[in-house]
Amino acid sequence: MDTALSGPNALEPYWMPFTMNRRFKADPRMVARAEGMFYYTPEGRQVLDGTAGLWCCNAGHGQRRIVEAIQAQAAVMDYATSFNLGHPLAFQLAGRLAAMFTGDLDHIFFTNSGSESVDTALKIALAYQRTRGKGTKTRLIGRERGYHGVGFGGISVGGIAKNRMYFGGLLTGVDHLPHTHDLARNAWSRGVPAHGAELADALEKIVQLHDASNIAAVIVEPVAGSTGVLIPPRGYLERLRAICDKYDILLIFDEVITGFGRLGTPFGVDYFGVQPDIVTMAKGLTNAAVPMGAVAVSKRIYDTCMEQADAPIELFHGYTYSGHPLACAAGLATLDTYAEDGLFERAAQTAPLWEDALHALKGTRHVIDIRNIGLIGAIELDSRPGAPGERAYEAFRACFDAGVMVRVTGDIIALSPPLIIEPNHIDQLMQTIRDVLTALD
Ligand code: PXG
Repeated sequence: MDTALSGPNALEPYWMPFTMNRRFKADPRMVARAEGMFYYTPEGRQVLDGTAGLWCCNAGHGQRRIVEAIQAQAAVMDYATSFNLGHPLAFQLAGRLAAMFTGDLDHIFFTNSGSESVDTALKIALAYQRTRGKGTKTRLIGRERGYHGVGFGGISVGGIAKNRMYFGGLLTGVDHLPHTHDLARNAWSRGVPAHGAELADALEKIVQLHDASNIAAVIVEPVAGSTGVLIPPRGYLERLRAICDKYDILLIFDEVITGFGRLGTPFGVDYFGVQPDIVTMAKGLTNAAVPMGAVAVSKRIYDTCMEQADAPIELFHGYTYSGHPLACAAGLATLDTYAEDGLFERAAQTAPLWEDALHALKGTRHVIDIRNIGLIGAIELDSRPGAPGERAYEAFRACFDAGVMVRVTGDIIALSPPLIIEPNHIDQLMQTIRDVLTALD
């Protein structure tokens, strides 16, 4: 591979995101094609996708309906602004999405990524509080080990030190709930862990400190994905909802990962039966074929902004590419694919087999915990003394070389396969991980 600064295959000009650039460019890994459950390297080697890209290609790669919808739309209308102008696909997609939600989450704002969805949701929360005459309600509450993308809003409410420490003062007026990861009490849990609902009561303490009249919203991932699959303890989300209700605080679910069948239900909202006021989405919305995010808001929020806004434009917010025609075409075709192929139901049917296969890795070298929910799994490894993350990174490298793509975060292997995964793929994935860990120091 050409690592010089120039030439068509030079690696240097590209500053890669969330990557050890120097390490990668010294020893690159490439993929050039994807179909179904597999990536293919430029040399044609098959790599099983254990991560649905990055938690996003839920229907598998290269789905014909989605490919053809994008191709057709590109030829019909490449782009139209959504500012004071409409095109039919954006309204159709908003309607289809709204219809997927239970309760009154029935208005949709379009963005281009999860990060933008999060910043949009936080801004809607603030605008709503102000519009209804509660302008002092400005504080935003996130959670330790939360990941809400990389915008300044998202890293402020997020709870990952490295995503925050290099970037100055961040948003003011932010507090964090404690995370819910508790290996001492919950290790080896299958599905929702038993212990820790009381951790939601930390919200009561924050209310006591600042007073509810100053708090706008709480944002959490129903299942924290990025920091290693932290599954909410039984009763935790219900308790958070109850405390938010008690103090008139909005509850935002960041469903960028949990949306679109990952848990075997349309959304985490459905899996947990807890109704938030705002939901953020991205990733599986278009099967990642075209970047797109969205925010669902309750009728109460939307109606308040429409009826009481003190300016002709009710929300001063939007993106050049909000409701991009190609993304809308991809989104509609993706929702068709999920429905016609029954992929959410299929995920729910595969989940017990997935759980058993994952937990059968108990006893494998270095493994200190295994946890699962829907088609998500995590294998937590004992960290190498003085070198946190190194063991998992080496496992990731070795798995790739052995034909399997996994995702690692810290010393946790996180798995989130396309919902079309079949038993033989699950076997290949688990066997490869077992072999790799057994051979690893
Ligand atoms: N919220 C959540 C819950 C996410 O998981 C984002 C927001 C941001 O989405 P965008 O589209 O702006 O990247 C995410 C993204 C990982 C990993 O290793 C996960 C994400 C991003 C990068 C790495 O698990 N999720």
